[in-house]
Amino acid sequence: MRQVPILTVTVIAAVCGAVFNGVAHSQTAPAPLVDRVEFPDGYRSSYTPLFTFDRPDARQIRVIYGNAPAASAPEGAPFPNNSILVMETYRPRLDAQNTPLRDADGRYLPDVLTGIFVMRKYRGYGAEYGANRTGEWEYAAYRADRSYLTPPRDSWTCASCHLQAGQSRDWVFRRNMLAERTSHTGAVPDVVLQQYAFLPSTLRVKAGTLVTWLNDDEVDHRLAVVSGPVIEGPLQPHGRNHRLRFNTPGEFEVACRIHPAMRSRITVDP
Ligand SMILES: [Cu+2]
Repeated sequence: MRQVPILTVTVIAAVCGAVFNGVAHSQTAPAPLVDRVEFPDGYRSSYTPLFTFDRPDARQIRVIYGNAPAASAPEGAPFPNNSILVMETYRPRLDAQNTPLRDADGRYLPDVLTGIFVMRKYRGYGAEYGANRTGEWEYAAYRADRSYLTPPRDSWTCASCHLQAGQSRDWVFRRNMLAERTSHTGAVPDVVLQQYAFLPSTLRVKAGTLVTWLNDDEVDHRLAVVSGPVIEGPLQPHGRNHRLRFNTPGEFEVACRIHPAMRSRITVDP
């Protein structure tokens, strides 16, 4: 797990998800008026870091922590009572073109902590969201100085976004939380495997680049450099990653050992 340094905070409008972006600010919906979520004191030392992933669309790094009950939830099972999930959002360092800079692992570099989004599940919570209710979760977002980014009265925006995760996932976007048990790295993929194809099928990188493949198919693929090594074992579906660093300049064909028609080319420049 990459360590994220403690950084200063700036006041910017951080948003939790796509839905909030599209909602007019004047629009309101029912929400709790009292903060029963509470700022998660000491979460960095006492919670379990669950996952870090980069979001190119929002130009954010997101770091997820869970308290002991949340971290103990088996994959796919509902979260236990008094689960607390914390999502830190960081603005990444940007280059002159406003493109996120990347470290040697291809990951964004945290610059500024922009928000601390908290969701807490407790018996009886959530009813005040009305039609936006997501089980027994309530939400709030804070800045590092504990002031509100999203106060309880506005936290229906969080609930309405988490509605998309659905009851079967206990209203939590959990695909990105598979990291500890699987090979989902949270890196932005360079190549996506979809419908038994490499997308894109040609890629040009500089020597030393760590290339990330993400399997968005329904089945296993098995990646191999033709006349070269198999890239780890089977690459399982539904968002798992494999990564390989290309240090030697040249032309490489990457294929699937299970589906011979799946072929791609990677050009490595010096
Ligand atoms: Cu395949």
